[in-house]
Amino acid sequence: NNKERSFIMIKPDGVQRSLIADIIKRFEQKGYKLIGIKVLVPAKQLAEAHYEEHAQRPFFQKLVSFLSSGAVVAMVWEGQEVIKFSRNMIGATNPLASAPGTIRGDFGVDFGHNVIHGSDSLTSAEREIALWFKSEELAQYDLTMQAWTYE
Ligand code: YYY
Ligand code: MG
Repeated sequence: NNKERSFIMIKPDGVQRSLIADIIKRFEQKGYKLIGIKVLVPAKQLAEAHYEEHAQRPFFQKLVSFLSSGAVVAMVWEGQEVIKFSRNMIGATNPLASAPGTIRGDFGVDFGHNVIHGSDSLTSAEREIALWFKSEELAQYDLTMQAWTYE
């Protein structure tokens, strides 16, 4: 349904490399609706909670330090199959393995600095949105163009 939501985050490397506008543009142009956005430097605790599924992995500390090392742009995007489709737009975890045309394929080179995060399932999307946003920070509004995006 077109009310599906995903948590999308431009990581510190993407912010520092001035990719914010280019990344947002891709989601806008696809036809998805931005319902939440904020810039913050995530506390270590928040970064750990975000990546809790990887807590036992060898790269966990590096990953968490990286995420809390600078400003990120945290967003919620809404639309039909936004979770799966945004993963396709983002590309493979290793930027060198991701296809040209994807965000990581076009903008990244190294695993640890892969520019962007996107939820990988409905369960993780719901968990991540609740972790990063209060419900009153999510805007409910009609985007008139959606009548031309959806048939
Ligand atoms: O969901 P996605 O970001 O594509 O990958 P995950 O497997 O969830 O890993 C999260 C994050 O961890 C990844 O974006 C880069 C980093 N990472 C790493 O630095 N080294 C690895 N071997 C695997 C993942
Ligand atoms: Mg993941």
